[in-house]
Parts: sequence; structure tokens; C-alpha cells
Amino acid sequence: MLIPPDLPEGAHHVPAWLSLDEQRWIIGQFLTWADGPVPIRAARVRGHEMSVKTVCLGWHWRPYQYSREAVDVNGNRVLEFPDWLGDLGRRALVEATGDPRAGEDYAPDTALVNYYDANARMGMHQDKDERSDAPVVSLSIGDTCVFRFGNTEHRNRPYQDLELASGDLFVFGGPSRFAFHGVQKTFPGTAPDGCGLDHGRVNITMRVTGLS
Ligand SMILES: O=C(O)CCC(=O)C(=O)O
Repeated sequence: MLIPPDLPEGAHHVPAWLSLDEQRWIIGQFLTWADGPVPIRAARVRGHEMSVKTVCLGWHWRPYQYSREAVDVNGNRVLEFPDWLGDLGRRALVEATGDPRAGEDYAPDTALVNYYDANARMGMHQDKDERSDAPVVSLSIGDTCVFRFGNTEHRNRPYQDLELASGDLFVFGGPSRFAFHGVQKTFPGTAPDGCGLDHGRVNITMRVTGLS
């Protein structure tokens, strides 16, 4: 068990933010999203498939751009970004920051929904394909992972490792919005009973693209 670190300004971790019922309901949604119209797939980065599989809502992400149609998959338009997810994102910002006004202007229009099997990882990267510096809201369900949260300059130290477990909320905005981050590993078999996943990990990151 990692000791929870002091996070830099703008980054917030709220363990067990989603109830088990909420987690299970969201996984039900995930299973329908994963079926299409743009089925879940591993994006290709410089010719190599990522180990993580991703399905997108609102806007389709491929390295390193957004489009409405999934031109690298089947050309179909991605599903709309659901209203309930935006509401959840606004509530997440208020509760993570303790600022009752934090959600007022927050209008996420895309979500990247990632599935990690036991071998999947995500290398250190910045979320910088958005033309907006609005916060990223991240929800985790299923197996616990080691999430590495770094600095805004490069992939190397200083960074902090923390565990994101099922139901956890993580927010990064303000001076931390463009921090490098990644997933070092997951711990197979740690998904709690009732979360909707028997194995693996789902992570949802909501973002504001700034695109129209
Ligand atoms: O899985 C996570 O917790 C992080 C996902 C992530 O970094 C991303 O989608 O850009």
C-alpha cells in the first residue's frame, strides 16, 4: 500500500467517491459504449497498438487529435457525450476542490474511456490535445492501479505514485492541468465485488476540448 502523497496545487484525489451502485451502473453504460457505433479499440501510436483499449464519447481521440468521426476505426460518428456524465463531472469538481462554485462553468464535451487488462499500462504523457485548460476529471472502477502524477516539464522526477482504487476520483486542473501522468501497473483481482467488473480496470477522463 502506497502512502498517499501530498499532491501539487490543482490536483485532488478523493478515494471511494463513487458508491458501488454508481460504479456498477457506470460499468453497464461502459459495456454499451464499448459495442459501438465505434467499438472499443487499441489506438495506434507511431505504428504500435497501445496496451489500453479506448472508447470515446462526444469527440473521438486518436493520437494526437480529436474528430467527430472515428476515421482510424470505422468512420462512424462517436456517441454523444451524455448529460449525466457532465453533471457528475461538475459535482466531482465541487467535491474534490471544496469550492462550491468550481463546477459552474465546467462543460466537458469528451470522455476517453479506457479499459486496462492485467498487462495494460499507460506511459507518462500530458493531456494536451485539448484547446482548453479546464480541469480533467478522472473516475476509476475495477482493479486498483498505480497512478504516477508528475510535473509539467518532463516525464521524469519529481513525480508521485498513488493508488487509484475502484470508485476513486482524481482531478487535475489549474497549475497541474498539464502535468505528465501515467499508469504504471494494475493489481489483478483487486476489483471489489459489486463494482460491475470481474477483472480489469475502467478509467473515464472527462475533458473540455475547446473544439466546435
Ligand atoms: O487510467 C488513468 O487513470 C489515466 C488515463 C489517462 O492518463 C488518459 O486517458 O490520458
